[in-house]
Amino acid sequence: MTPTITAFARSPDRGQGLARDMRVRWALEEVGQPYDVRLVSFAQMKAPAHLALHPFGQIPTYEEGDLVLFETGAIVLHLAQRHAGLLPDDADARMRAVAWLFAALNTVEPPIVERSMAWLLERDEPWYAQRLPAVDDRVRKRLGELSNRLGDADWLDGAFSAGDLMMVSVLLRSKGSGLLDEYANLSAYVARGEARPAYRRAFDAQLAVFTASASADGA
Ligand code: GTB
Repeated sequence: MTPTITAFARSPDRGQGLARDMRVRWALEEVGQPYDVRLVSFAQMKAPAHLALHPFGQIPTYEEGDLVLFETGAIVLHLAQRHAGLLPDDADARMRAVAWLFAALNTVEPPIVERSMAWLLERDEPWYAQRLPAVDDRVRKRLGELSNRLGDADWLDGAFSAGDLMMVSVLLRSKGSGLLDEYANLSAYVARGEARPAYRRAFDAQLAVFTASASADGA
């Protein structure tokens, strides 16, 4: 059965792969699972039909027969458990990869999102410049710790896994701030993720949505 995911009809990031459908698309491409995409407007995301799929009125959602999922962590974990390629066979290694997936979402993503929300919502406030260094330092703390753990390895724990897919996806959001550049091994780690053919296919697919909507606007 071909699953269907939802994505922004007009992504605020202009198709630069920062909206969270990107990590689900990437996982689907890694495991070779074809998928359909239903594009939704902001108004549709808050309407009853979408709220029945996603209690918080967000994207992405994932529908596969009777199964409806929200939360990218759950969707990526589901795909990794259902298909080969994103989790090791060894039970302990498998759980370590799952731990990295949670670490990406629960430990590394929050300060990165706080930094990007501060820029998005508060940059015109008179106190923004005063607050920013503390926000940046919270990002640096996590990036520094992650950088120490990664060292000169290619991936976080052996072969590329769902944990790396999520960690790279999360780190990508800190690229624009310039903070990622302070950690050469993390920048190289993210670049390795972005160079994967599955990532490229997913990126091109979500960019095509933006390009199509932009040309429709111009028509
Ligand atoms: N924890 C949830 C998950 O991982 O699935 C978070 C889902 C989420 O935040 N979805 C966002 C959304 O639907 C889209 S991705 N927001 C609408 C709403 O909450 O009303 C977040 C996002 C949006 C835009 C950019 N950007 O422009 O750079 C980056 C990330």
